[in-house]
Amino acid sequence: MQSEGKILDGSLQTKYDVCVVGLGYIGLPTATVLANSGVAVLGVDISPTVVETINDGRIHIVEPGLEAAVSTAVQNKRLTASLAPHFASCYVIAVPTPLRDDKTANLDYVLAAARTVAPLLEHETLVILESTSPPGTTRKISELVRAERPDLVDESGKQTVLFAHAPERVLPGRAMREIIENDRVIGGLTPEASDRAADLYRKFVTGGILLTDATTAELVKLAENSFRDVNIAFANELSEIADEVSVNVWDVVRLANRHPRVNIMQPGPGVGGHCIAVDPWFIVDAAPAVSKLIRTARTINDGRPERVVRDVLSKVGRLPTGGKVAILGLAFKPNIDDLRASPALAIADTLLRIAPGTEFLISEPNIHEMPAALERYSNAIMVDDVRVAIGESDLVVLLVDHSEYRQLPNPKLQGKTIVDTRGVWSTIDIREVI
Ligand code: SAJ
Repeated sequence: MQSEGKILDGSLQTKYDVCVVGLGYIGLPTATVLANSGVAVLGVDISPTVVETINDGRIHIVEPGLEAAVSTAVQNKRLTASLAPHFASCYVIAVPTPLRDDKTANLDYVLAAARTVAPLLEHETLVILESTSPPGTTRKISELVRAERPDLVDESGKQTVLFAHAPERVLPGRAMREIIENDRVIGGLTPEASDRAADLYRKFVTGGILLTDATTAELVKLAENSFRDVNIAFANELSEIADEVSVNVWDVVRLANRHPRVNIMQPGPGVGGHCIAVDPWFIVDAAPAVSKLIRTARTINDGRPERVVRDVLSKVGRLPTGGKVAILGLAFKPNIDDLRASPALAIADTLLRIAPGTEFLISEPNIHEMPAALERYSNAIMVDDVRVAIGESDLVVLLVDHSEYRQLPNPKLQGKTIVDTRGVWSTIDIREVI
């Protein structure tokens, strides 16, 4: 397993090439592709179940292709999971940076990870931050390490540990391909740190590797997700404008997108997940006076679930007595089982609470048991077969455009009332003359 034996504290210790701290949606794929490129990797997580599962060659999250890759890496003894970090030439920090209630970044996990590895650092050890973080976080980590390890400096007092930010950019559901093929932006606190980090990513990245400084890399990552958020907000605002002037927004988007330089995104019930709905706030926090558009976009997207709830409730009010409602989809986006910050889940939660006298039939093709967030309601059941859920309901609320739903005929044809937040059943009212 070890890349080299090393005498430390008088005993022969293992030293890994890379120690990845945090084995979630980003850390585990990163640890695995590194291991499968021939690097000796120790993966660290605070959860004993996660550690045990991985050492068994299995995974605790849903990501196509990941389990097979983990199993290979573990079998080849290139990847080991552990509750504690160990000596390594490089540390990759891939822990969450959640949003606090006051819309600022919670850096507790990142700083705790840095603190845990600090005692293991040596001269020339490379510390890479992958977690999406506010500008200045990589420098903050270096300052923490300088305080914890004042010994790691050269004769001129310059810190000898190297620090770089290499923000993750993979799309959940396509992580195993994108982690290899996407271009990587790497920002070192020094050019030497950038170069060392580039050498590591070159082992598995086939896309471009673009070197810059740490703060630029931090802002680049936030800019990418804010760009997407602002563009989705534009589509969502357009959908509200279309409602006001009584036209079909899906036709408007389709037609406008036939312009060679227009590419409007898809309106929907809100922006979910742990990235796009969070990261723009890090920009707003860093430069509040000038982040007007980014802040407004967040507000527009955050207001979407409430609008959908209002629309559904107005239709529930018109249902026959004992009328049932089908809810299609709970995940935060199509074809995944991830419920984190899902607008669909939030909408379902509010509807179940506000309409206790209405019976809800919930379909979610990727989840078969009632999610914990909805367990307390007695007016809802999970229904595995979406056709049954639709057949037994009077009102059908589509919240996620899972591929399964795209195969279904429009329930309107069976006389159902619909709320289609994703345009899956939007009839195309466009004539193209050939
Ligand atoms: N959404 C819309 N309309 C659209 C596209 C998306 O309403 O046209 C909604 C989705 O339904 C979902 C939310 O936006 O609720 C976010 O989904 P997503 O697919 O846009 O993005 P994520 O959060 O899965 O992944 C993003 C990606 N960032 C960009 O595409 C710029 C990914 O590359 C990042 O690595 C990831 O965030 C991250 O970890 O930061």
